Amino acid sequence: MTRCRFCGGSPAYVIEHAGMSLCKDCFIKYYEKKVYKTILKHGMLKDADKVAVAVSGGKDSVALLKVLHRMASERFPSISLVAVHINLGIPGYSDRCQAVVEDVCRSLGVNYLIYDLGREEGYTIPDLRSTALGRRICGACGTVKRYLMNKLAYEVEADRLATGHNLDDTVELLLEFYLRGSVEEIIRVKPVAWSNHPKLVTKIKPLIELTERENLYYVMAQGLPILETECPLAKGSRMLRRKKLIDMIEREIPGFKHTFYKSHLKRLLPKLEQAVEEPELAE
Ligand code: Q46
Repeated sequence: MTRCRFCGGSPAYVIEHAGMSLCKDCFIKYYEKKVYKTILKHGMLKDADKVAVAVSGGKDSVALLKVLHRMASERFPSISLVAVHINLGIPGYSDRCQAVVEDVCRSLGVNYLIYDLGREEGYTIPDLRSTALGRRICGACGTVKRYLMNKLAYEVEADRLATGHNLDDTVELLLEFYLRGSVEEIIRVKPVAWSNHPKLVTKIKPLIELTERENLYYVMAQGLPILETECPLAKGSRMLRRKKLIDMIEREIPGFKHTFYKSHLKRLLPKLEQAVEEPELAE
C-alpha cells in the first residue's frame, strides 16, 4: 500500500511529476519549503517592506496569499502584506470572485483593497468584446489587469507586486512565444521583473515552480474557500487549448513542464538576453 514518502502516514495527495504521495501535513511542509526556496533563490523579498498580492479569488492567488501570509509571519516579520483585487464586472462571476477574496482576507486578517473596474473606469471587461480588442478578450483583459495592478501596488506604496502565476501558466506562455519566435516576449518570462522606474513596481512570481494542481492541493489542505467555476469568457480560448495540449505532453513525458521551464530559465534566457542587449556578440 502507498504511504506518505516523508512520514509513512496515509497519503492525501499524489505529486505525479515527482512520483510521490504525501499526507496532508507533509504536503503543506513540502509546498511551503518550495515557495521559500524560490523566494530566496531569486531574492524576491530582499529589502522589501510591503508586498501587494494580486488576488483574483482563484486557487493560485488564494494559495499565494496564504503562503505569503505564513512566510511574512514566520520568516519575514518586517514585511507587511496588502491584497489587491480588481472586480472586472463579468456577470455571474466577478462579484463571486470578490466575495471569496473578502472572505479569505478577513479569515487571514490581511488588509485588502478592491478596485471596481466599472465604477472607477466606466467600462467592464465584457464591454471590450464590442471593440477591436474583443477578438482576444483574455489578451485585452490581461493588459488592463497588468496596468491596474501596478497602479494599485504603487498607490498602496508596495515595493513588490506578487502574482499567482504558476508553472502551467508559464509553460503555456513560453510555448506560445517560442512558437511565434517572439524574442522580446520570451525574455520577459522570468520569476522577477525588477524595476528601476519610480512608478513601476517590481513584480515577483513566488509560485512559478508549482503546478496548478499543487496550488489547488495547498488551498484544499488549508481549508480555504476558492471560486471553483472558471471565468465564462475563457471558454474555448486558445490559452485553455494550449494548456490541454501541454497536459497531454506531460502525461506522455512526465516532468516535461519542469524541464521546459528550467531549460528556458538556465540555458535559453541568458543567451537571448545577451543577444538582445549585445546583438553583435551573439552572432
Ligand atoms: S479573467 Fe480575463 Fe482571465 Fe476571464 S477574460 Fe480571460 S484573462 S479568463 S485569468
